[in-house]
Amino acid sequence: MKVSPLSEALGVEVTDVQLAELDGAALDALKTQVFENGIAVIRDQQLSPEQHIAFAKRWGGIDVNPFFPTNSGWPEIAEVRKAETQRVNIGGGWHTDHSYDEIPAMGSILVARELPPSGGDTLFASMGAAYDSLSDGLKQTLDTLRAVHSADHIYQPGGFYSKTDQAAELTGQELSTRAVHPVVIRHPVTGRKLLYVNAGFTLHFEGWTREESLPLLAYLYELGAREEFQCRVEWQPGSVAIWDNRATWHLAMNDYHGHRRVMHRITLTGDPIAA
Ligand SMILES: O=C(O)CCC(=O)C(=O)O
Ligand SMILES: [Fe+2]
Repeated sequence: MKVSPLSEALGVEVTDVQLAELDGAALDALKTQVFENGIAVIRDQQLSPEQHIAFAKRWGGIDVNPFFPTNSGWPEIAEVRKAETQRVNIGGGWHTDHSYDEIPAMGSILVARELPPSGGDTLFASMGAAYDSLSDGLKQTLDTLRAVHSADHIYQPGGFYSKTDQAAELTGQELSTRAVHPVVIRHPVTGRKLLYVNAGFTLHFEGWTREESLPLLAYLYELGAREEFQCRVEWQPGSVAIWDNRATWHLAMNDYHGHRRVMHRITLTGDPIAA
């Protein structure tokens, strides 16, 4: 297994390994890479859907996302796709998957199935680096706060996707989600402090109105999206990305109109998160 950094802030590229054949020690080493670096892209894989599912189960449970279509024929696999004719993609703004759940998903394993001829990269941002960059004063303030998260404004009727050409594909519009989490969490494995608010799903600080919360949230969203905290995954046929939702944000670039892109995602169940 060969490992090299994707950027200064986070991410590693892993080569010379087949995920379908990893022994226990190699899997532990890969988990450590993901927990310490936030995201790993593993190149040149031949992972069938069955092998994708079997590999995901070695990380813990599978968290079936109620909103994404599962047209691949495997209920554990969500299809993240954009057709030649569609204009809106899935995950096109900075977000953390499942922060609206009481126990948010630990991460995801995303397999490239059909890629556009160019573009369609995924950006990741380090919430450990973003937190570290704050002043002691703001760190102390954020350490005491909790925030309310929901996906209702994204997936419910009248929400973000309902007004887009992804509406017909998504499911679960009747569901309501809400969770309250500390604004700064500790990574359950590395112990690193992480900023845990995101533009996709965080509504407001607990006990604050949305109007009061927005200026500070907007500051944190701008901070977290600074290039110095990012890395970029350029997908190739056979690429698989594994990311840690507690430690990162991500954003799927929507720069390939007229071309089809299909990814297979398995979401991994998490542990309770805490300050
Ligand atoms: O399509 C991608 O690159 C990522 C989309 C996304 O946000 C996700 O799968 O969670
Ligand atoms: Fe996502």
